[in-house]
Amino acid sequence: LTQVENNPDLAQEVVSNLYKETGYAHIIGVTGPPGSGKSTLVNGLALEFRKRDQVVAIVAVDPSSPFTGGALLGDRVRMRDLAGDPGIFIRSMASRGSLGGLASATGDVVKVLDAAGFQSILVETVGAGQAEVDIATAAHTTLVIEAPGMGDDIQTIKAGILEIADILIVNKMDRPGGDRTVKALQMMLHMGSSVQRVNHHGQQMTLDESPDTVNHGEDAWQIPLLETIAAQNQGIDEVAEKILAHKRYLQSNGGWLDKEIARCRNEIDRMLKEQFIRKMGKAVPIYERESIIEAVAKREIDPYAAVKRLYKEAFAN
Ligand SMILES: Nc1nc2c(ncn2[C@@H]2O[C@H](COP(=O)(O)OP(=O)(O)OP(=O)(O)O)[C@@H](O)[C@H]2O)c(=O)[nH]1
Ligand SMILES: [Mg+2]
Repeated sequence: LTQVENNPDLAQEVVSNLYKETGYAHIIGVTGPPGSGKSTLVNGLALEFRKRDQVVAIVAVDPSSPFTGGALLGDRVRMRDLAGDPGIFIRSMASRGSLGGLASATGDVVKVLDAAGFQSILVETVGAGQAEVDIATAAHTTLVIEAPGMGDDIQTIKAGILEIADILIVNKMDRPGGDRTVKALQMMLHMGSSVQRVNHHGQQMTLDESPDTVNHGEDAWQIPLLETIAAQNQGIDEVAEKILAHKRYLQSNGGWLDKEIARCRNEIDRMLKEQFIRKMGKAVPIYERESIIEAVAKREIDPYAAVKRLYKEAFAN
């Protein structure tokens, strides 16, 4: 895993060799604002899956409070619940350790774990822009964790979470304001339900008809809103059950393949960009690239002309 993470060329070789053995794991993305309780919830979920006799892997991407070496005593205590269980594997990944891009490195690490036979792979990412969208596309089931006091009204709850969430969770329900956060999210879900999401060969499309004219169909997934107190292990069982229900839902209606197609499309697009940039980086010396960039800044050439030149040079040999 360390080599896959740090060496893009080796990662390519490894993934090519084991790709046929992948595709069995249920990949579960867990995202949300910093400190909302993602790691705590993921710990609890891992234990729930263990109770159901699964082998579980946890991948924490760029954690601000890493799984290992957490400063808080509570975190250490929870870690001890997992440590020593050979059915749970935990991996923390920091962005500095991945030359080929964090998203690619994460995808490759997940593939190795999938091939190794882990049935559930929980991937924690802090909710921030593109990383969030990447992980949602990389996962079969995406959990968005909110907590009270991080924006109790609808405007401050991050726009777009309904696009990526399969399951919404309000954690820290022991804190004041929990009910208000739940209400705000319920309202958001209600408004969102008038815009139906449909999957067409893995492409997310929306139908903008009013709810009355749209046949929602009994097989449309309703995003559940669950309440938890992860630190007291309350409500985790229900979250685990919903995750398994979502997996059964995907497997019963072709949604699993749709998710795979969407993931592969996103992954291949991203890899094409990364590979081109790496190839260009090898072909064009950095000082030359910088002088081209400077020329664009000084309006000596336009950005299209710059890209055309770099493209040509990258593929010159
Ligand atoms: N009161 C309360 N505290 C909680 C709950 N769940 C987690 N915490 C605490 O909140 C703090 C942050 O929890 P984490 O699980 O590290 O949150 P996170 O979202 O993984 O944080 P980052 O990875 O840093 O973004 C820790 O001190 C937890 O013990 C909860 O349900 N109630
Ligand atoms: Mg965390």
